[in-house]
Amino acid sequence: MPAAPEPFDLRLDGATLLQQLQTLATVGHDPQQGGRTRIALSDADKAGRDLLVAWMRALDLQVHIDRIGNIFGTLPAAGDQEQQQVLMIGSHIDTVTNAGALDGCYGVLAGLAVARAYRAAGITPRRSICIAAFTNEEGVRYQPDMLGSLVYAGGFDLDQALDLIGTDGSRLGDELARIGYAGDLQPGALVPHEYLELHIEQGPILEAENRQIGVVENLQGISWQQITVRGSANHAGTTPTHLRHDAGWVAAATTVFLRELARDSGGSTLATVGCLQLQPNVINVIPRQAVFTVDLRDPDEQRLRAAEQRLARFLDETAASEGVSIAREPLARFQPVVFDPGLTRLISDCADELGLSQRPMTSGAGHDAQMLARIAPAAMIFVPSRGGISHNPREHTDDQQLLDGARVLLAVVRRRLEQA
Ligand code: HGY
Ligand code: MN
Ligand code: MN
Repeated sequence: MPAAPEPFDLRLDGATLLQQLQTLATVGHDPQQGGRTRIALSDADKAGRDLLVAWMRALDLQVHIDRIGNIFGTLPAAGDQEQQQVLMIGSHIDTVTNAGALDGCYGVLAGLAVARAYRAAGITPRRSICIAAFTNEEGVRYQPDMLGSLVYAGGFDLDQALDLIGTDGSRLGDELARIGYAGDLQPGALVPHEYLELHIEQGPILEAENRQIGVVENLQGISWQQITVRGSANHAGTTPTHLRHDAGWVAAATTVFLRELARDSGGSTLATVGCLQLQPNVINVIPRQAVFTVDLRDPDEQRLRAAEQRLARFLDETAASEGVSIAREPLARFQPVVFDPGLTRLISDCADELGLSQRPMTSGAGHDAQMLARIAPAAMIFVPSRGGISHNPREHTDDQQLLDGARVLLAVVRRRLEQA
């Protein structure tokens, strides 16, 4: 029976956590549009990465970069044997366009706050604590999203990932080298003993129910595809409707169909057409081409598959009736994930002990945790998002709520490291 751990005091340095969130939020800030944009492997992403690495070094963490650009800062355990059972805390610091300040960054910087608490207490943890920032979680320029953690978990071939061509025509591996983050560590070389991710909810539930902590038990499945419709350009004023092969109309009809599909599901399936380009994109020309994306999500794999099949049938029927050709390119496909019940119970216990209200949740957004769950016990902690808003400069969580979440993370880490 290991000796009872010495009681020691671990204090969260909330001021530094909040300060670092605000400082990182200035990187890539756009005064016109508001928000900040740090698209993966851009110069702004590099600036954010450089800042994070500097903060890791300031905590005297061992910094490693792997070959897909994932960043790891490790607070080593005492003794060698425990170094292998690494407790990992992670998320991402790349953003969507005109993003809020907290998505991803909160989880990475709260991880630094945990390491800072151990450093400040002069305590060497019984097992190493590793803080990870994964590459290209958002998937804006390179698909699929959650790419860095997916490669790390062995779900996507490294060389294939490095050869990915972005929406701007750039090669991922070239951009990684250009910003100086093509590391030498083999992705997945360090397998975590468990993985924790603290994240804003990015949805309306915690605020609506006035709960402080979300104990994330599962995460919905995600299906991304790009659809290219090829019709015929023609004169908007002389071409009768029944003679048209209108790619723009097909894109619009598909968008309407997807809203009805989501509504028919009773709210479990979500469907989004986020990107749409028409060619030639001229007011008096019937579009000859439409390229658009479809993002389908559902917590249940069967329902998600059924939604994909219904969409495929609709597109086949519409191609025949409108006399157009339709090509579908899969961009990402992740099954729903259930997180580790032992970890979720511990999160719930710690929230209770801290006197924080809580509720079990499903994550609507994708997260790196869903990839880490392939190789280690994983779980997530949510804090409320004001108005449920995210992927938007208006993304906001109160300082106290941010600190409550970080205190739960610190308590869970401490309890986990005290367990055998
Ligand atoms: O798409 C997502 O859910 C995540 O933000 N990448
Ligand atoms: Mn995120
Ligand atoms: Mn996001």
